[in-house]
Amino acid sequence: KNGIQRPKGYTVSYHANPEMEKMHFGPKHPMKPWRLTLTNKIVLAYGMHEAMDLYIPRAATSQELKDFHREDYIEFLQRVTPTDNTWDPESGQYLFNTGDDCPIFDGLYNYCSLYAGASLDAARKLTNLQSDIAINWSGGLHHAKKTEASGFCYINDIVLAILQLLLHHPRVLYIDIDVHHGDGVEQAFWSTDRVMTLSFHKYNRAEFFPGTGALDDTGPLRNDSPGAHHSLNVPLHDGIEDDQYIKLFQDVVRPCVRTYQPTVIVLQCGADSLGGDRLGCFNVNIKAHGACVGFVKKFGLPMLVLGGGGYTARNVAKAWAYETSLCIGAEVHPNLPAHTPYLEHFGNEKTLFPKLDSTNRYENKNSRVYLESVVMGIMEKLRYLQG
Ligand code: VJV
Ligand code: CA
Ligand code: ZN
Repeated sequence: KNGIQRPKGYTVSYHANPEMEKMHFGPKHPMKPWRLTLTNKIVLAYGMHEAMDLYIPRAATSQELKDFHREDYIEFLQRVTPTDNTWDPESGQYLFNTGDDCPIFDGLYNYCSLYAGASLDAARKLTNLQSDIAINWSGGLHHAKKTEASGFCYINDIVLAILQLLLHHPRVLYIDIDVHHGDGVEQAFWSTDRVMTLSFHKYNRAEFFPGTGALDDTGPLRNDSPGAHHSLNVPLHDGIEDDQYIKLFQDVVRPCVRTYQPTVIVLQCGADSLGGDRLGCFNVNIKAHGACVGFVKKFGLPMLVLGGGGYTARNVAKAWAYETSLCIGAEVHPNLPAHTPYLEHFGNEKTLFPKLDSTNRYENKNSRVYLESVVMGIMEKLRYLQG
């Protein structure tokens, strides 16, 4: 009925299991799986589903989760309930780093295996060539470690998806535009040259989670390890603006692709890098966030598109719906369709591209000279990879 057509010459798949959207981390916890419902409502209201292959993926099996995570940790997630006493008197901590950031809630294991299952499903659609761009907005949970939860993340669906891609691809480029450092993915692939990880994030070792991801952070590696120079970090300060962010992203990603020559790209689209986010501190608008997705798409490589953080739900939903439209190459009207359900949640903002109001702006602490020095630092690392 409206003009959203299937893209010509390539296939986009959308992987979403509505069962996980009902989960609750607990009152006042910033992570709201319900933002995915809001995203899907906008995607459907525009008619974008007509242009994609839609899948309701099955949950990942415990065996699949153990391809990265340690058995005892998975078994803990499988059996633990909110009423268990998970306090370990010996270490004086909750088991496997659960607690305030990573609470034990009802349906936790179901939630984890569903978002991981969706990322695995998306990766498999890429490897069996049924899809060229595969989208899972419920994934992108980049902090989870082999043996513990971290920063709202329990299972690292990104690592699992990349392991799947590595069965068919020689080189995977992972790009992470969540406002937080993609430490779990970086760590998992520290020792290999078959994955290059590149994270853009707010960096402040003492004050901003997780405190890693400085420009010269190379992990525990020796310079002669195969993985050396394959974890790249773009540390940023508060308040970065649209034009700066877009230029920086392009100036960094372009030489990474040229030098590393990946055969597939995984893009984590954490929406907490948007201005006005409850946890974020940048001034990036939805169009600029989307411009990163559009830029990566132009390389024409198979692409796995994932969600991540994002704590002001109405903005998250608009950004990911807009980025879905970019993936299918559809022009969408800048106003939400009148029949969009939950329109009341968008307040007076019926536009897909709300203006960041001045009360939500952070003072920009990123000078031109600073950003140039970051690009130089990245270029220096890339020189090690040439011949
Ligand atoms: O900064 C931290 C760690 C603390 C200890 C735990 N307290 C609760 C907070 C400070 C040092 N954690 C960060 C984790 C951010 C995770 C981001 C995840 C992603 O976007 O990168 C990928 C999905 C943090 N920042 C803010 C909070 N935690 C926070 C947690 C809460 C909360 C308010 C803020 C947990 C429960 C409740 N309120 C009720
Ligand atoms: Ca990041
Ligand atoms: Zn984040």
